[in-house]
Amino acid sequence: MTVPTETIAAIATAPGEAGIAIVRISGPESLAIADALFRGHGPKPSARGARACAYGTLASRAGGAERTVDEVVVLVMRAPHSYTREDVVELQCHGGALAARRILRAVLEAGARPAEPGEFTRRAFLNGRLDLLQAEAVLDLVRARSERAAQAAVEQLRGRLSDRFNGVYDALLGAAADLEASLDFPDDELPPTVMPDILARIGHARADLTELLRTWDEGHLLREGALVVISGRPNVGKSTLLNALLGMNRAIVTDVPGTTRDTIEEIMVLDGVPLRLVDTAGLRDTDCHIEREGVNRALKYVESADIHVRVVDGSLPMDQTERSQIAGLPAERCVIVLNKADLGTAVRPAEFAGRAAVTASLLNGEGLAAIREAIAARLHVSTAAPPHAVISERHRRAIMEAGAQIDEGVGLLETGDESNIVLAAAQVRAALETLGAVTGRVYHDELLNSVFSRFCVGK
Ligand SMILES: Nc1nc2c(ncn2[C@@H]2O[C@H](COP(=O)(O)OP(=O)(O)OP(=O)(O)O)[C@@H](O)[C@H]2O)c(=O)[nH]1
Ligand SMILES: [Mg+2]
Repeated sequence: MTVPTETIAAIATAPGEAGIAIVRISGPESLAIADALFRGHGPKPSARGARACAYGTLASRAGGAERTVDEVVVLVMRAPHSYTREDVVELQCHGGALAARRILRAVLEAGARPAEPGEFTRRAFLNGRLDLLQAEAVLDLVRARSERAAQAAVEQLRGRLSDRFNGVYDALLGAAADLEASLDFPDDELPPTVMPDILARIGHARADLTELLRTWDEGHLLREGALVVISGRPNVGKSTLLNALLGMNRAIVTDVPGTTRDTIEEIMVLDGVPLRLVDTAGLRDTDCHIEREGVNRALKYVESADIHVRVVDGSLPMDQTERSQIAGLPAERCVIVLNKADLGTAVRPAEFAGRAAVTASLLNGEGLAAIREAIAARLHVSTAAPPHAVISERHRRAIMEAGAQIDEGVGLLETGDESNIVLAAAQVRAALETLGAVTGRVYHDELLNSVFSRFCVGK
């Protein structure tokens, strides 16, 4: 694959009102474009040093007469000391809706083409500055919604996850090479220690992969956020709980059962873990088709919840239907809130053996801290330990596939039949191919497209 040589440009900052905005240019023509557009004292941008910075204005000659587009600060970063390892010019201009767009237009008229989503990072990858795991970490960092998620992304960006994958890859590569070399020995002359040694090394690599799989739970929580669904009968205080957890009056609270009809989803952070907190319509049979749709939506969310928060009016005796509904929720991922304790306590936490049950009076904010703690405890993230590099869904699938290929290979070797060695080696090679696609040692356009299309333009 040839490394692209077109010069690309994009606005690198978010749209909207802001102090400054940045237009980024990368590629062989970057400096020539900067020279053509920049007006300032002293040498042209291309005649300045490796990491130069200059103040001036940016001119456009579109439509004939030259006019000033904006004041700018030009940053010059010469290959290979730049994000993409190409010549990069960044133009800092005033923020706001238009300044950066006008500058980008002038840059495109001067010969650059608009960058595609993630194209700068894609070039950083193709030019060997980042591996694919690190490139993905850039996106995780941009998207991080909590301190802990950001820290995990930084660990990955610094290569922690790459090191672990590379360790497994190298071990398997050595084993595959030795397997293939063993084929050169004449029958019966293979030293007896060779095969057990190879099997042991493959076994270690396999165990490392299993270990990595365990980081998926936390990775999933940090990247996507844990889906925490508040459910229960009408009027028990679900919306009151949502508002209390968010610390704002997000949902309408009234004493009319059936107040909440649609699902209400908000993001919040609990102990460094992002949560998608969802308030739902009260669960009951109803003739109103609008409310029925709300109940259906509620049930859909309940199905896919990571954590269930089931709110109950604890001042009234609980009927059998509600008891059996609660019994149907997974104990280790469920928090029961016995609300309205100010009106009486007909239901007690002790009745829910093996489950987290909290008595609360949410009207007064009582029990809120205990509810937070109970939710956090069920996220299974040790917030005391710093986040380690955690795998994503793409990595998980590759590990499962590589694991199956390795198991297949090991199974063949364990038959002790020498005619199976070739097949076993092929399986280990296949596993290498699968793992290589995780770090990007092995890649194809489709893989890169699927990774980088998730990025924003300008990154
Ligand atoms: N006494 C008392 N009333 C409460 C408490 N928590 C909530 N309420 C009241 O109960 C009523 C229903 O509260 P909501 O939060 O709207 O209940 P909900 O479960 O969202 O109800 P639906 O949306 O209709 O399903 C409101 O009048 C609240 O003020 C509490 O701890 N004690
Ligand atoms: Mg409600």
